[in-house]
Amino acid sequence: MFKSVRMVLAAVAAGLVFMSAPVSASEVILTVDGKIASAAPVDMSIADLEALAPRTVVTKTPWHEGDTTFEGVLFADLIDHLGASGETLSVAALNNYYSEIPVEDLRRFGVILAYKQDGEYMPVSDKGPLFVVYPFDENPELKNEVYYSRSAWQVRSITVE
Ligand SMILES: Nc1nc2c(c(=O)[nH]1)N[C@H]1C(S)=C(S)[C@@H](COP(=O)(O)O)O[C@H]1N2
Ligand SMILES: [Mo]
Repeated sequence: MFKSVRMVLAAVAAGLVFMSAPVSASEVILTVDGKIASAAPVDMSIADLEALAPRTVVTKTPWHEGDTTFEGVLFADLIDHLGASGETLSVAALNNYYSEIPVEDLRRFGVILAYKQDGEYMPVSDKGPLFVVYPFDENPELKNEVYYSRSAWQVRSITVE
């Protein structure tokens, strides 16, 4: 079946990559509803998010050691893409955590909805699949409990209000 050791190793590597993948690219991980262009809730996958321009934020956070590189979509681009017209995002996480984010924050601070941390998709066990990341190191005023509490991880759904 396998013609060489190299082929066996490639097959094993492919299997490991598959097993460690937190979500498949097409799995629905985010649902957005409320004041958006669509009357029905919009279900999104990692692939849908990656179709938007990527944005990287490198920052320290209260929850990570040293500088961490987060990659995701600019949150303002995402809500523009969905034709959002509200003033507040009500963000709900898989662990039933819930936070309210003023839409004004998104553009003002360049908040991202991150799907990767240090180049890897984030497993649910490590704040994935989606994490609201404020660029804390760009703005010292962000380093307080107000913005920490808006930094929801394990994000599952967003209602635009
Ligand atoms: N999904 C999720 N995100 C969350 C939280 C949570 O419990 N679940 N707590 C929030 C609050 S209120 C703050 S201050 C920080 C708390 O992080 P800590 O519990 O690691 O201190 O993360 C925020 N994001
Ligand atoms: Mo908090």
